[in-house]
Amino acid sequence: MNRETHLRHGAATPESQIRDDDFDVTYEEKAGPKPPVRLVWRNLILMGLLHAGAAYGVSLLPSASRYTLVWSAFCFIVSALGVTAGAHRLWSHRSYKASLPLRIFLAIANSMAFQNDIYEWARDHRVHHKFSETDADPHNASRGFFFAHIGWLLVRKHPDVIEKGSKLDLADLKADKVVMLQRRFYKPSVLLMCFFTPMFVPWYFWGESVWVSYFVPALLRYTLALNATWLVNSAAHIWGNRPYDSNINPRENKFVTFSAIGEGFHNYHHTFPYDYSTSEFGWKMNLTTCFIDFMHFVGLATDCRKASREVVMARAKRTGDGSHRSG
Ligand code: ST9
Ligand code: ZN
Ligand code: ZN
Repeated sequence: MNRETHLRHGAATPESQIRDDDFDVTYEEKAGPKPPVRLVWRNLILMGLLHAGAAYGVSLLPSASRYTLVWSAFCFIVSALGVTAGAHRLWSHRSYKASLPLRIFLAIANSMAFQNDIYEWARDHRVHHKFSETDADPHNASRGFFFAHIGWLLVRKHPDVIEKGSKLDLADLKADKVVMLQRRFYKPSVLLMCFFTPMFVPWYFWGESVWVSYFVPALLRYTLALNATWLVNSAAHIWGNRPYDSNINPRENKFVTFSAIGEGFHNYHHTFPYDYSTSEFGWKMNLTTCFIDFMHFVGLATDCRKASREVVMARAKRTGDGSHRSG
């Protein structure tokens, strides 16, 4: 695949060009019957309880103070950035470089999102790009909306996910001390960042009840951020236009773009996975790109890689579905 890019804010270095997020056309699913689906009851029960708790959190919204609502939105955005700017654009795709303070912030924000540690998230995500919509894709959308959304977290993985995933080059993740430290202290960091801090702040600083503080900024915010993320795997692999490559399933989906702070330009993203902005439209509906650009402005992010306009236009013309608009 053509990796012709230009760097928006710096010079390219070969080691930053990971290739394990490119689609592998040589992989073929094994013939014969599929392995049986094995439910993981623990996850089923925990996810059921989490969503019941979140629904109860919705019923508490009218009794929450305005400060608590603003705090919940703030926690949503911080945890979302830990996934979008952190686990996704930085660590899975190496689409830009981040200084140590920024990586520390993103790792802490990532623990607030509680979506598996960065190492595991990036490994599963690289295998998703490389083997999209096949047995080796952890959230294979050809198994339907429910499987791609949440079902994949409720069953044992297809053996091909593990087989193919174990062949990926993850040396860059292993060499990143921040990633490995977050992995080592993942459980306590999640307890602190995903549950304790969101709950403690409203109770301590403006006297919100512990009950509301637990169910709204902690449980409800966490559940909404999870579902916003999962929509990228489900809705954005099923509904929307394919302006850049009509041969693949990922789509441009405005609702997902909005709820996942800029991650719904998914046809673009699977076509140009190295682009730090995951879109050709800059800040438009893309809070994550605003954040990375600001980090670049203050000197904490460098080497933001961008697909050149010529490459994007040529690709849209060659493989797009004809819906490409350049504005
Ligand atoms: C969550 C993750 O929600 C969400 C990720 C979403 C990704 C979205 C991407 C979209 C683009 C970006 C958009 C961002 C938008 C953000 C917007 C924010 C508003 N390769 O896993 P096990 C090995 S998490 C190589 O137990 P099972 C593994 O190392 C939610 N190896 O598999 C282990 O080896 P060893 C909270 C692999 O038993 C062994 O296999 N968390 C790979 O099949 C067994 O691993 C949960 O709900 C691989 N790819 O269980 C828990 N995978 O034994 C989720 C595995 O040697 N997880 N291995 O250590 C689980 O409980 C389990 O993983 C399971 C599968 C039940 C799902
Ligand atoms: Zn990606
Ligand atoms: Zn995808």
